[in-house]
Amino acid sequence: MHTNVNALFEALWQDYIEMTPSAAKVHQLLSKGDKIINDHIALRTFNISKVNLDVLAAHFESIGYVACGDYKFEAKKLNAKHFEHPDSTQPKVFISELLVEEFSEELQTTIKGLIEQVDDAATTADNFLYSGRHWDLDAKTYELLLAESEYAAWVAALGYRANHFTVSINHLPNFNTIFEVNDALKEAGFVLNAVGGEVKGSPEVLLEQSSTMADKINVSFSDAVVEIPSCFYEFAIRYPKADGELYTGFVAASADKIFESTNVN
Ligand code: OOG
Ligand code: NI
Repeated sequence: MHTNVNALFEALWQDYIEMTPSAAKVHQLLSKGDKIINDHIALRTFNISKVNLDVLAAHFESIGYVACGDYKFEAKKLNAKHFEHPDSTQPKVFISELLVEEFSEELQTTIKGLIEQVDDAATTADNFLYSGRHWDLDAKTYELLLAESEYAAWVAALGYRANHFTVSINHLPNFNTIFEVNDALKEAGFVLNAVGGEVKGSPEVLLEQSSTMADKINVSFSDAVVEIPSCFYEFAIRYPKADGELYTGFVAASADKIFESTNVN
């Protein structure tokens, strides 16, 4: 496991920009050369004990992160938690896990077969959170998973890595609202996730979010190379609570729609 927060996020970022060719362009468009503060990143996994949410979380807990909120997504059959670092300038972390036992026998057998191929020692290695796929997968199996769960197919194809970074709009000197950010992105030709509207949340729930639709990249399966959705970029603006401090949690109704940024269509 990493012992240094900055080194871990730098490694996650390098992997992320390789998976997300548009990220560097978005970064440039919004930062205009200034430093970007990340609101949060997110990771996905299956709830099988070898690789579950707690296994991913341990990598963050060992460098000081603390679990702060629990979220449930009944329709997508997911649980999630978010983690915060005592240094509030460090990104928050949102980790979700698929409730494998709630799916078909076929999906369960497939996913268990993938996870059996993961070496136990790999899950505590420094690089686990950006180590990608640890199993063989053919294109037909990817398609079968996709028919049941976009999330299952995404994790099966791409494995362990940040599925998005999130720009903190509060810290962008050149933008004041999420609408200004979205307009700049659309003008530059980026496609936003429009599920439930481009802006998820509101000042009333103390968090507004938007995201690009994931880039599509060529992924090598055991029998073919297929172009599939990889990772996306998110934008978030937070509002103060009654005590004057910015809200630091997530909003399940909004998160439910952000998950769809990696949908195939
Ligand atoms: C996480 C989706 C939720 C947020 O900010 O609400 C999320 C995911 O797509 O894995 O990132
Ligand atoms: Ni997010």
